[in-house]
Amino acid sequence: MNREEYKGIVRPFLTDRRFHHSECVAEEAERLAKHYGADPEKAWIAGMLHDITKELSREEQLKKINEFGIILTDLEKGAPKLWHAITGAAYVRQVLHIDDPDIVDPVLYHTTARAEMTLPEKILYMADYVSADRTFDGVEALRETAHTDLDKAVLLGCQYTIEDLVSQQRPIHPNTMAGYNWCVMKQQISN
Ligand code: DGI
Ligand code: FE
Ligand code: FE
Repeated sequence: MNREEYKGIVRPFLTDRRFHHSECVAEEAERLAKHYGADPEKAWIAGMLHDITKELSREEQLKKINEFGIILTDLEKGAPKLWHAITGAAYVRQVLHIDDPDIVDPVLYHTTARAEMTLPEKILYMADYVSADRTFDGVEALRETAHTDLDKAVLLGCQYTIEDLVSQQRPIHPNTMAGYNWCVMKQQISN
């Protein structure tokens, strides 16, 4: 499939704003992949697809979860924001028949991160954090860090996500915790 075909698949799922976000993430992922020696085409594809199911309603998400044979943990049941990464990865694999772990796994872990992240997973996680459409305080510094020290940027991403979740007393997914701990321990070893 070429890029226009991927865009054509994603476009009907998303509002203009979210589609624009996906284009920005795809472009940022491609840039990071070129910089860090990952496959730029796969990084772009993962970026374009990563939020494909993000705007499905709660009911449509639950229907997909059923159809795809996904079993949610209790924590996941209570955190609907996490569903789109899980249903998105299942859609990529089961409907688009893309089995490449360099595309499926970054989509699956783009919201939570996890321990032992691969280079393509780190790239999509950071591309989603610092894509051109993001405007939060400090985004420019984090974008810079993503291009100079990817591991440090992923750690900061995990840290900000957890701080934000704690401040709202929302549950922290085990993969989010594991991603943070893994980044911290790697940093300790390298210092
Ligand atoms: O889909 P995007 O908006 O582009 O970004 P995303 O896929 O990173 O989703 C961000 C949302 O996911 C944000 O509202 C926080 C939420 N989130 C991330 N990790 C966790 C989480 N929510 C819970 N409850 N637990 C987590 O560990
Ligand atoms: Fe997302
Ligand atoms: Fe996103």
